[in-house]
Amino acid sequence: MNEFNLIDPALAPIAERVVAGERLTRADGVALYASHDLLGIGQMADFANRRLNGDRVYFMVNRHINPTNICRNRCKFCAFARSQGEEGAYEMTLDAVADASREGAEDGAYEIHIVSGLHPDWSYDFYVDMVRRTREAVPDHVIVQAFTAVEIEHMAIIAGRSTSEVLADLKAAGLDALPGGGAEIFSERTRAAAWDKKTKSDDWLRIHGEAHQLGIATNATMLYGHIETTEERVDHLIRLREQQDRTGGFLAFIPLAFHPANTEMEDLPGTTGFDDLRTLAIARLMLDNIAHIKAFWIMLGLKVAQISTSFGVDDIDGTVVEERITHMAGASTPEALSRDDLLDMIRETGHIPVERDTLYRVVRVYDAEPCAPAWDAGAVGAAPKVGVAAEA
Ligand code: V47
Repeated sequence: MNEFNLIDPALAPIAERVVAGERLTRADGVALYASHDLLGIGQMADFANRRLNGDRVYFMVNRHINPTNICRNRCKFCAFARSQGEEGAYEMTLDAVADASREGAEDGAYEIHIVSGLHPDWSYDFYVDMVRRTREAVPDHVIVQAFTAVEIEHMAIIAGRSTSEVLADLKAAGLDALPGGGAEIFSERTRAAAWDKKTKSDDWLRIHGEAHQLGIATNATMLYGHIETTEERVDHLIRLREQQDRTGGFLAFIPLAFHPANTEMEDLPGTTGFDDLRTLAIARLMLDNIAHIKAFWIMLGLKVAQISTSFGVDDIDGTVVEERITHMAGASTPEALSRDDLLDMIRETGHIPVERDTLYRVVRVYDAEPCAPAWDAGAVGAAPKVGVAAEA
């Protein structure tokens, strides 16, 4: 029948499609979420992942910078945002952002990752200068990955320009990639309930498509474990898959586990280990055209992130160094890990640790390499349809 030890017979037809390399349907995604056979789902996701990435698990040395938490949106799920003058509000100068970037590069970072609140007083030129100053502060090989689609839309509004023009200006100033934040869940119902001022789903997807057309690689996220249904999660994955079919520039998908503390939704319980692992695995199975599934250890915890490498995950993100968004919402993880910490985590699982940059260009393969991956993410636009190209 198939090579998996399935407890839930409802998974058998899905398993056959996974082995055949066929695209899973919305009904398959819903059925996966309805199943309690976590190990069965995990085995299928591990199979799908090994077909794409072999025995490799990627990590990177990176530096996150959150230049301000002052934000005019104040979404209900966010513990990070403050209003001007409120206790705990902060804003960095361009000098401070450039210094942090320089320090990150001196510590070996291959990525400077910048995400902020929507500051009501920052000008368009300030944002463009932030990219320029960051670019100037780091060597050429360091990738500047900055601003979610929500920030890009905000800049377009304050500049009276189109989002595509904003992306072109930022690219000219030195922007290489966009992070995947701000997507939340592509459901109007949840948006109206918890982030009504934020970028609409169609616009988030359009902005990422525009970035891809300009040769700016991007990531994609999904904030899960709050008021969304599992059907809404599956719809989110399918909309990302459709966008990837159109423009092909998503490098990685990162499910973000909701942290309720200090938010307006703090009566919610947060996610469980079961939900985290099945969500990562189902993402691997549904997103046949996005090469990498990333476990962001900051939000998942180190233990779940490590185990997830047997559940379809091929990337455990990076050293990070400074993280405020999740820690202000109650994360108990450290803010930083060393390269050796990440290497130890990966080695213990029997995978090959591969240090990468944002674009999945290999910096260094550690240890032996018994199994070559079917595909390495290349330039945006050149990304093959990985679900089709893969071989067992
Ligand atoms: O956009 C906000 C989310 C995102 C909470 O692209 C929360 O490589 C959980 O996007 N609980 C920012 N999540 C982080 C992000 C990210 C992280 C790591 C890697 C990449 C990448 C992107 O964090 C926000 C929002 O969706 N968020 N509040 C919260 N209470």
